[in-house]
Amino acid sequence: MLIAITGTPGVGKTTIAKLLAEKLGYEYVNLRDFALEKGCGREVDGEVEVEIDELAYFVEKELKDRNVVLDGHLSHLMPVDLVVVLRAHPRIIGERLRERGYSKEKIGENVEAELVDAILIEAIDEHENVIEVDTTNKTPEEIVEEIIGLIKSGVKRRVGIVDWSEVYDEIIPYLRLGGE
Ligand code: DAT
Repeated sequence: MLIAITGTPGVGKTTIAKLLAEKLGYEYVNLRDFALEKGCGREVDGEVEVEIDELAYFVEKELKDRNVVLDGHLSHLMPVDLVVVLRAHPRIIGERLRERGYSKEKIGENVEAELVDAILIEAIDEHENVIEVDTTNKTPEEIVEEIIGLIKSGVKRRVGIVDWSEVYDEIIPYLRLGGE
């Protein structure tokens, strides 16, 4: 089975994907590295620009029939069997990206993306098998146990479990509100 772990930058994809792969005995593949290896990603200003269709072709050809956990914020756009969308309180995204040294602009962009379910919406647009997991206040072990529990009990779709509009007031400092 090919499982995508996606979500807003900083949500915990790499941490969770590596642990999930270890617990399931699957291979771990980082989509960004895979794209560069296959020549369908180009480094532009420190970021990798990816040819989505070309990358999907290589994923289909090389990973589809293997047991792989695919880590990346574009992994839900690939031909996978199951998409796991990790979610976290947008304040956590803001704090983690600040620690990573992201610009205020980039932090705002990602906090807003988490707030409005941007990746979840893209994922359900592309796939039927989408599982959303709220990572807020959970350890990586707890999150991985939750994912494995859902897979083992045959759950293929679980979406609509968080609503960050309820915490909007707490994240205003991170947002790129107009008028500047
Ligand atoms: P991503 O790959 O989505 O950008 P990451 O796995 O690099 O995210 O995690 C970002 C940071 O957050 C990193 O320092 C590890 C930490 N982290 C991830 N999941 C966590 C969790 N459930 N609890 C506490 N810290 C976590």
